[in-house]
Amino acid sequence: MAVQPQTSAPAAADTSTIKTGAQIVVDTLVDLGVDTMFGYQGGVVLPLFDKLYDAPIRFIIPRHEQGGCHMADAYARASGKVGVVLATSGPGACNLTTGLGTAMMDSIPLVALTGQVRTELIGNDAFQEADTTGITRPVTKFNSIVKDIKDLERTVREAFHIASTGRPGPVLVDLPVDISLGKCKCNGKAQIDLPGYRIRTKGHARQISMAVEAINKSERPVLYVGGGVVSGNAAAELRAFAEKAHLPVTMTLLGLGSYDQRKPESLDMLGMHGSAYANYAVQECDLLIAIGARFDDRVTGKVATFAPHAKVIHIDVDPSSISKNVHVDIPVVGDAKYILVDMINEVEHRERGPWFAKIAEWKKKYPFRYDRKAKTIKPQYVIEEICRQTKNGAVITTGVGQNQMWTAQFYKFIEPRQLISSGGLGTMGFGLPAAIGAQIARPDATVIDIDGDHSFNMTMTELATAVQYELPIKVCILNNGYMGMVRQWQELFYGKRYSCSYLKNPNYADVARALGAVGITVDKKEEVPKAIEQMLAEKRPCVVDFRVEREENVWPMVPAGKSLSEMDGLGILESMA
Ligand SMILES: Cc1ncc(C[n+]2csc(CCOP(=O)(O)OP(=O)(O)O)c2C)c(N)n1
Ligand SMILES: [Mg+2]
Repeated sequence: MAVQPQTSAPAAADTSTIKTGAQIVVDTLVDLGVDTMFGYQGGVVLPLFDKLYDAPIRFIIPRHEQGGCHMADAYARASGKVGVVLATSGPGACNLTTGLGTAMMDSIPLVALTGQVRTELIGNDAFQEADTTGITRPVTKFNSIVKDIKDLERTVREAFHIASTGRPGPVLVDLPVDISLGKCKCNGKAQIDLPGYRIRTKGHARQISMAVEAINKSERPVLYVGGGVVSGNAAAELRAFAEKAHLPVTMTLLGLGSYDQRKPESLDMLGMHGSAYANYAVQECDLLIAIGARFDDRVTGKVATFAPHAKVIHIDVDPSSISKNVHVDIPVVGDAKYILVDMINEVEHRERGPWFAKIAEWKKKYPFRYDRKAKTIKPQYVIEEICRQTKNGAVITTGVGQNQMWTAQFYKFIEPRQLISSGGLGTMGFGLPAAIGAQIARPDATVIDIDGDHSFNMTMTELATAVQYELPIKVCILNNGYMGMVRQWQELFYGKRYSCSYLKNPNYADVARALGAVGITVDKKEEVPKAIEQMLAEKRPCVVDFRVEREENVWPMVPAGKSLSEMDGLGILESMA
């Protein structure tokens, strides 16, 4: 039989189709697994919304782009996926900035798509033109404007890659309307091309060995855990590591939930309003093991006297955060999950009896306390009762201020992604839209926004969004009538001159009802448990206005610029024993 000469394989069929830019964006989003988006309409995003009309993507419309951005951010925090927000040019894009800054400071994976005026009008002060990439450069991990439709699909894919890998963060892609309306041949298989962008996953073996050796030798170690462990999905490895090595664990605000706070080894939160036992332990430890934390000033207090006896190990995916604020002796750069797995194998179990005895003594002497006998509603009591009735299992969002700090102190978190709070930027108004984003990410979870009255005032219009999408979110306003945290600083450091820290509030139950939600007012202590019970049973969005003690303070407190061991309020806490 004659042998057929070898011929080259037939060329793969060209599967490209001609698509508009808007269709390319939407198809790429679907291909990347996006099934939920948040955002708001406008002239230059009409082509995108037109293609979204038929797409298998659930679209949530907030009442303000800031709210939409916080929703996408909290959706990411609650689910571990990338949050996606879309806004129009000019005012729409400008309204995203607070949300982007919030996500940036807390390293949250977020992709923002913004419409832009036609490319030939850029720089002409066109209607609703804003220099979006210029304005958002400092509040994004990366941003770009697409000026050639051939780059469009690749740019969208790169945005998701950059947002979700390494140290996560928000990425913005600006889309001029002529790009969205333009047409291009597209096969849906564009490859990302980021030669300068490298991520380290595995830690350096020698650095890991040095870290383990220091841990094995340490008599008084403390594990200091930040949001990187939550975003790196490394909580299970962290628990196994802490248990094997037998280490006490303190967490930052964003780290809460990565270690079960009901365990005796938990030192709870450290820092300005952290526990006395965490702060004393840090100041007396001989080894501080930081994982996915960045030595923020609210954590360190006065840097010069922070952890003065400690050798410092810092495990972080972002090399630029090593020795940024505090000198690090043993850096390990890489993904916390991989590094912890390597360390678990090498680390030895040690009893460290005297150290744990000392910690137990501090814990006994200085637990978080408040006056339980008070006749008024103490905000801490409301939070404790929410924690009890939800059996430590709710997803909690917060405003900023005292409400946030009391939540961190009195709700004992047991799972990562349970506390969703604006840490780095401290954005008032985050709590309500965050609850909406979290509830959409986790429809079966009990989601509660523990908010401040003035924080709630900033974005309360989003209650209408919760009503429209029939989300059973709960909002507990710790209504002290003040910008409580500001008032506390004025009381302590400005001779009680309460300048501009008071605003007249509306009746929140009426506001809730007017927007279609359930509204409850609680002004008696004995009504608190029943009201929480009723709130938890509600299927509709529910706002409970707790008229709490007006001039309660958050204790302990490390005044700004003082050492962690110089805590105010310990005497007050002891007197409540
Ligand atoms: C958007 C924004 N503006 C201003 C501040 C400064 N700030 C921090 S806490 C606070 C007061 C918060 O008041 P409230 O929400 O009632 O909470 P409380 O402290 O009373 O619990 C202010 C004004 C901020 N964090 N965010
Ligand atoms: Mg207040």
